[in-house]
Amino acid sequence: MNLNDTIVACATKVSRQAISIIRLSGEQAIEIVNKLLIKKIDANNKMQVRKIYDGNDIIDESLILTFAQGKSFTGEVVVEIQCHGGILLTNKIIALLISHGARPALPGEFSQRAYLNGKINLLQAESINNLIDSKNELALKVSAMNLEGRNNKSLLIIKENLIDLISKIQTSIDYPDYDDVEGSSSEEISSELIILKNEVTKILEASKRFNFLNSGINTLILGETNVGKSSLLNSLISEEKAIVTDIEGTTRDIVEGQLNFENFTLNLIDTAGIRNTKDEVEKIGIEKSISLINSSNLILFVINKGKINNEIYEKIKDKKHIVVLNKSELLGVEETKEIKNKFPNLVSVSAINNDIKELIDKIEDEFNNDNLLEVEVPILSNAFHIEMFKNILTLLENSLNNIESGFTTDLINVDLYEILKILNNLLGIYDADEEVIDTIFRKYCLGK
Ligand SMILES: Nc1nc2c(ncn2[C@@H]2O[C@H](COP(=O)(O)OP(=O)(O)OP(=O)(O)O)[C@@H](O)[C@H]2O)c(=O)[nH]1
Ligand SMILES: [Mg+2]
Repeated sequence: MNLNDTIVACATKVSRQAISIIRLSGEQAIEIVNKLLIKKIDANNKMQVRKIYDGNDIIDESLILTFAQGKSFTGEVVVEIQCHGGILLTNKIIALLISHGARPALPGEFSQRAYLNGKINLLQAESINNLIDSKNELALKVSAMNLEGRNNKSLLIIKENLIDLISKIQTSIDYPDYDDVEGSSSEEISSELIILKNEVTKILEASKRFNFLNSGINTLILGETNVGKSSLLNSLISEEKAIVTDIEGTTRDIVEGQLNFENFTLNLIDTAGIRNTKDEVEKIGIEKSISLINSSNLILFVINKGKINNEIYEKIKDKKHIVVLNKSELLGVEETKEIKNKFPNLVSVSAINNDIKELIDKIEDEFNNDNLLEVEVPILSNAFHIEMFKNILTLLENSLNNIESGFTTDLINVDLYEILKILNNLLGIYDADEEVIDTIFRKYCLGK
């Protein structure tokens, strides 16, 4: 990849729409665009309407925005052409720009350049992606906060404390006779390390919780045949996705749906009802249902009066679950009470009438997490950053063990320097491993 090229891509989806935005970034951006114009654009004028030509033929009239070097998202000269949004037209303009010297951008290359030019750091770069991918409000808010740089501040504080510790140790190594450098005794170093370790643990815990909520809570709908599992799925996602009939064994394979709450997302899986059957296909479906128990985060155990499968209940009772009594509109108060004696926390629903409020409320109580917005530690929304923080934690634990085992402080500093390197990487202070950077940015949408 050549970083000196001028790159081009469509920043909006190439489809039939009112306007497409074609973005160019690089030294030659203005020169290349001017090749399609008779009346040239003036680099200092930010917004100009121009006719675009393919040879002598006018192909469009577009609004052209220019951003000077250092004043753009990528840090380079950027030109954005807002042309009329036909697929043919957009592709034609891009092809013309390429024929005049622009290179098609790789996915995420604009953001990558912004990173390489110091416009954003890795944490901010990732939050751009997360912002686009956010499924619920919480994810959106956290990504927006990260983009704004909330994480930087906390990381800078951790870094400051770390440097402080490193320099104390370094001073005591450099001046061995000066044996009372303040804060450099093993006990003092240990207690500083414990503070850092607690902070890093908090960050990892909050991040883990956030990612769990954001990537979706794997929710298995399980129960005997005909209890209304598929009806419940349909009611939850407000869509007739799964086939519902009164024939036992209607669902054979899994059917999936997604339900977004304000602050979290459920990945719902409707399964084949459990019963003894001779049907080979149904049998496979049932085995699949049971095999999903372990990988799910929540189980909706659906029952009806007289259709409570104790064998399954035994399998799921120690996992996070909600007992859902369906077809409750058919039951009298006494009958419901009787079932409640066995499952005191059950919720009653009537999927057929879309009366599922009790279940929705219970799920919200269980997983709502507004307070994640209030935690003061940074939330990492990216697996790569979480991995980096896990490395930091291991290094801190290493250092603590080494102190305890009586190793000299110069050995401790080796680990602390390693942590510093990781933090710098995240903050974009040193060049991170080029290969790693490439992998991160290739996940982006084209034009970003
Ligand atoms: N009265 C009543 N009937 C319901 C309710 N929910 C579902 N049913 C009916 O129960 C029957 C079975 O519904 P399904 O949703 O297919 O049940 P299932 O658990 O997915 O069944 P399998 O796929 O065979 O395991 C259908 O006739 C539904 O209309 C309910 O709340 N009340
Ligand atoms: Mg079904």
